[in-house]
Amino acid sequence: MKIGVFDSGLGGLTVVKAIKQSFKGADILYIADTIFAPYGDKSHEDIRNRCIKIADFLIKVHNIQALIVACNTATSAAIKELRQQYPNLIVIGTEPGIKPAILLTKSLNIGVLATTATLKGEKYQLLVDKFAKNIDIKLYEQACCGLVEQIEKGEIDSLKTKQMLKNWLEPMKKSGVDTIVLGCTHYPIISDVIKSIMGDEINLIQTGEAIANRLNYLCEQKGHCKKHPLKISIFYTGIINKNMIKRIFQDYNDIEEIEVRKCEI
Ligand code: DGN
Repeated sequence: MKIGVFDSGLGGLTVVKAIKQSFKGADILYIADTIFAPYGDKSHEDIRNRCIKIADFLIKVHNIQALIVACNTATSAAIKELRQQYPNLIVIGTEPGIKPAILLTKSLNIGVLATTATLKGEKYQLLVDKFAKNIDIKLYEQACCGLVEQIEKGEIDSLKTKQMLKNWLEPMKKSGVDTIVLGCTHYPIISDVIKSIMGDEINLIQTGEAIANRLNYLCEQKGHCKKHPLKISIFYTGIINKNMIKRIFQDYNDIEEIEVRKCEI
């Protein structure tokens, strides 16, 4: 089986990592669309057109059976059209984990970190209306402008990145936030920095595991074979920081199984 996964850059690899942990028996083709990055401040229409181009490449050139939009921003802009365009394909999107955060918070104060496009999107509003309306929960939403770029550069614990995070997180800490939704797939890469500001006890909600479970479920339903070991190929469209790929997969000693190369889309 072949699974296509994409994001504007390295962030979706946090989802690939979760799939690698639980899903045996597929080849993963990952597109880091760095030439078009960041998606966060582009219009929904531009993001949607780009997503369709990437999906076409994965379907027509690589014959994938499942597509994972490992990007909250792209999901918010394009998931509906992708599902309409490819009705026979398994299409899974990524959305901020508001529901698990509500189940976990004790203080009833939840922080949501995401890109501007995700927070402004209709999909996010629907999610909030569905799970957080008419209950005693306060959401502290923060658009983290520039954070994806810092992560792409590999500036995980630089002074600038820490300062940006402090400016956003310290007010949340003062307001008693005990749970933070990582509403962008890049942000799990900086979990340790977030914990260093909020304290180790902070609950961080990411979505990789939920996506891997959904993929397992849908593949079983469709009877897709799960026999051969998982292989990962990472294609990038612009430039990529290869040290960051090693850092994201650092717990694995089989990193050499991951092929990294440039492609044009
Ligand atoms: N990883 C993307 C997301 O989850 O929204 C980042 C989008 C971007 O390029 N800013």
